[in-house]
Amino acid sequence: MQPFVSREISLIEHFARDIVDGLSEENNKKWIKPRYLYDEVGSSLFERICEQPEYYPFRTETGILKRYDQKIFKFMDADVSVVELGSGNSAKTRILLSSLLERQKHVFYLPIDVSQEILLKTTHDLNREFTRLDTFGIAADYSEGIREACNISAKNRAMPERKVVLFLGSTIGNFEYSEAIEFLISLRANMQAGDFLLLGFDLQKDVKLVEDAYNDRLGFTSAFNLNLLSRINRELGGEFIQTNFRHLAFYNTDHHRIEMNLISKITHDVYVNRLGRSFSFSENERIHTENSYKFTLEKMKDIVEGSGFRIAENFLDHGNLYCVSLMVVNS
Ligand code: AVJ
Repeated sequence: MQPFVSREISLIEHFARDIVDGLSEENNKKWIKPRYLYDEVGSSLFERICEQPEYYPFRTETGILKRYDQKIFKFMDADVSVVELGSGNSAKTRILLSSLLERQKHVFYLPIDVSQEILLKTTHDLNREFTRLDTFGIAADYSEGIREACNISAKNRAMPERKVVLFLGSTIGNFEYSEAIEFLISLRANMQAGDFLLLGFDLQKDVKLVEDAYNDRLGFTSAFNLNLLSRINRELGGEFIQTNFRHLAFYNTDHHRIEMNLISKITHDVYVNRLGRSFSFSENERIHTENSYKFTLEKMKDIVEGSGFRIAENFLDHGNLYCVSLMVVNS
């Protein structure tokens, strides 16, 4: 079995189209999809963010997984394959994989991520690190990736029929509520009765604590956000000057979400060579780059139950900062 597959055809065309769409808007309506934050540079900056003391989600989720890994797998009475959406460097997943390898002779792991570079490296590292683990990386967006994962498991008779899908890191917080439901419904369509979903999400809490997490003192979040402009320069021949923009992240209490923006410090035009056009920015105009929703347990219950899942158990840290929910597919 080839340990890697890429379904990310003509990503550059998508990127070009999305940049034109998003940056042609006027009056503070400019936007760029958060998935574009994660190129090779962005993904490694995100890893640095996770090491910052202000960024509680990463270490809190890691703590929850370390504490409850056994308890999570106790719910599963047959061997499972592991599919992960947005796996990044799979740092937290190693905890789960080690724990699963204590229960199963062999584990198949299918990480799906939009960042090819990180995925290639992770696939390679994991296959060397663990002997009874088969990692098969899928470079694709989630819907394409999950279909591919199903194909692979249908073709490989050694793979257990049951799967556990991991969607960790509060990535679900990037979606609007309606998109989250749509997403979970389409995920559900690729799952069978007896399959599990392990979903990590961030909880509503003291505003200062949340805002600090997106404004770390050393500026890694700012660099992560500003890298979007450098990515446009690298991939589309843009002429953005990073220092003409600044990072702004704040908590929107009405919508229970962090909003990340890039603010133009001055009124100026920026030419993008491969698009053959320029974009205008006025002083203090924003480009909206990410939403990160914070949930209550009740809100998430509504979302998942509206999508054909049932919560088996919620696992929280002592401070109630973060939740990892184990869900089962409703039959
Ligand atoms: C990976 C989307 C969960 O929203 O906390 C971290 C991304 N952005 N700092 C988050 C992020 C700024 C992160 N997610």
